[in-house]
Amino acid sequence: MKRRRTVLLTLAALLGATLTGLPAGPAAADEVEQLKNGTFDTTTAPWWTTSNVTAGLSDGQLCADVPGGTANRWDAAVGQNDVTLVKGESYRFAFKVSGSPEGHVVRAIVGLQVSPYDTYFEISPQLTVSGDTYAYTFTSPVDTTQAQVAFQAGGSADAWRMCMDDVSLLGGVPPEVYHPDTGPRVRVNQVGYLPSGPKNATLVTDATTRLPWQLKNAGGTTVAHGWSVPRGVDVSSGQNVHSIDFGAYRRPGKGFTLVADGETSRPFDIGTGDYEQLRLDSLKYYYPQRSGIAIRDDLRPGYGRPAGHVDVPPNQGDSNVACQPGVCDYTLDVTGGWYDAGDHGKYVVNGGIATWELLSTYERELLARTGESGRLRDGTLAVPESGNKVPDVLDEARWELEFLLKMQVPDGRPLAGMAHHKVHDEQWTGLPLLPSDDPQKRELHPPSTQATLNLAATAAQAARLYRPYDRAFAAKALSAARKAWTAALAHPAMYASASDGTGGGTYDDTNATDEFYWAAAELYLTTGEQQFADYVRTSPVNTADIFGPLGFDWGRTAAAGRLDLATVPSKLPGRDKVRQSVVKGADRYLATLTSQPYGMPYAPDDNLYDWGSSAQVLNNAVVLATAYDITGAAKYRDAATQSMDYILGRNALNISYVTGYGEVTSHNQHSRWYAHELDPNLPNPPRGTLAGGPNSSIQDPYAQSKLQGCVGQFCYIDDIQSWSTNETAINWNAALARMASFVADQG
Ligand code: 9MR
Repeated sequence: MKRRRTVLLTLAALLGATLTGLPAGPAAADEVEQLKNGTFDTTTAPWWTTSNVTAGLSDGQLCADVPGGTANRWDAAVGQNDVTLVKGESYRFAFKVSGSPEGHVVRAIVGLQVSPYDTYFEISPQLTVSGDTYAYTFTSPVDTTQAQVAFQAGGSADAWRMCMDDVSLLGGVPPEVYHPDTGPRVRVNQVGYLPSGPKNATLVTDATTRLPWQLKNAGGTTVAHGWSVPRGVDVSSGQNVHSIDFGAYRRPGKGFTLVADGETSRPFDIGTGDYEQLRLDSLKYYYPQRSGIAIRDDLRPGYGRPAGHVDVPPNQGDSNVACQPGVCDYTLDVTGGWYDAGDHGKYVVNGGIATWELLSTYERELLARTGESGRLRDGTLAVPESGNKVPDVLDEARWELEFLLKMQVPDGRPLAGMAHHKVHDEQWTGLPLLPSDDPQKRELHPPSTQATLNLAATAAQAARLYRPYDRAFAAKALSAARKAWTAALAHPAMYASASDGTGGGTYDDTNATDEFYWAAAELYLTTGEQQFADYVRTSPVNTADIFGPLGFDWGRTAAAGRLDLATVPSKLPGRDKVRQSVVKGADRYLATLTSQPYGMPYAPDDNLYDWGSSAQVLNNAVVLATAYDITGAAKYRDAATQSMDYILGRNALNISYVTGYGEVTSHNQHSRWYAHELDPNLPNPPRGTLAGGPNSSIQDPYAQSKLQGCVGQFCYIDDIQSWSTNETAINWNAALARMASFVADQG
């Protein structure tokens, strides 16, 4: 079909530039078509097909007969190679496509035609028989002459026919200006406020003087009113805002709204029930992250799937995994554990902090004044082990602990006692991809000091917590922890390489002093032995100022040791000082929260939101919560509780970062198997899944194409392609579980 495309688009681009008030892009005048023969007027050349697809001309379109019975999208495809892309240039990718019978999915990509087959843009529409026109703008993250445009149509059980026309990749277009839909300007915790807890909201407005507000119940009756407090321009969002405090109202109920400046907030509850549920859902997240076991649909309706990375083809399996070439000459059974995130990798460092935070969620219930361990008892999480008389959270954490133990180098091998840093695919895989469909070779990566100390710390912590339920496992864990500790002392600076990032994340870190401190702390708390007390007390980390703006995380683990030394009973000399240091850290986060018009304990330097900022906000809140557990002072409890407001909707985007909790929530997190956005037959992430959240560095091309120049809180997009702002991860959900559990306990 012939078109007048170029002229029309240039006009649209110029109009767009004027309407948005932005300068026209430098290349606006010369938009250039990058594809050859996207109109199929007389031939299908130079388009190729995989050998199982037959394509030909039909009514001026390319029509392809796609076989049934292939596994992956890319197993049956039509494409064009040798396309040139220029780094930083924006492209408009447009096509018309139909599919018969109705409802098949095609994955349209622009990516690299050679290994490692990076994808720069992808979209997977579900096709109609009559066909639709699709158009997207993205920005190329690379310079290449080896890009490919492909329509991947495999993965269907039955055969079908796909027809396409007017395929275009137009270079030199202005980058798309993305305007998130942020809904009403009154920003609240869309889930709920505790009846006796703080109740705060943020109003986005041009007004510079105070405005009246009304709290309305579900029937629309005003039940409280007051005045907003102008806060000026908020650095984290760039917005002029007011704050609203309606904490004096304490009556429980559902469906409240807050009205101010002519806007009505999204509805919310006043009550405790939502947090009881969130405590469980955030923990139930882990079972369908498990590797090496089939996920039962009766336990997680809609989430059942075959076991991943057991040795069933096309999986190459995790039961006999060799190292990367030259790294070791043995194989290990490293089945089990949790998949780290949206990828199929398993990493000891991130597994370590995630396991610690789940175990600490449980341990707090045993120790804190508002804790109640029965809340996490056997039978609470609907896991396969429910009914075994062991608290379900311990069953879940054990699934990962057993994997961490398997990552330890066996006796008699070089570096015995050290832990391999990670196991993952040799090459990155595309999306969607069920764990059981991953065809890649798995590889063990070299041991690292940090992985070894993550193992030492969590296995030592496990030894004290599992002892009442399984003495043999507790003893096994403690002996592995001791062995790891000794090995780490002998190899104190074996760091994972920052360039070992093909097929999986690097989790590189060149400072192990915090991991040494954390492991020594856990070993001391479990054994009471002098050697570990001495290590803790002479470590500079014991008195260092560790409660910085970005808080603690997989690479900054000193706080894990410090918080446990402050709360788990011991005879550590100087323990009071350790406790005071946590309270001092909490004072800093309290000051941050008070200064933030959106009320979160997070204000990164230069307003640079970090990768996984949602979890960093929550971990800073954990320090506040721990200060409450230490002192009993209400200001820390209230600040910790208030931190949840930001996560659940009181933010610049008016979104709850927890799937299923709030009116508008993240639900397209980057995941190879919760890939509903790419394949309607797959589910969204389960309720209670936390999104990584705003990340100023926007490392993924999709975020780069939408969010260039974003301010702090705006550096987020709920799209499956945005792996740097919208992934799910085991360490992040652990922070959510820890805080949800704390808040539930305050009811
Ligand atoms: O959470 C990690 C973040 O702190 C790092 O900056 C980033 C880049 O190394 O990696 C993040 O972790 C990802 C890991 O490397 C691979 N699995 C998914 C993790 C979450 O995005």
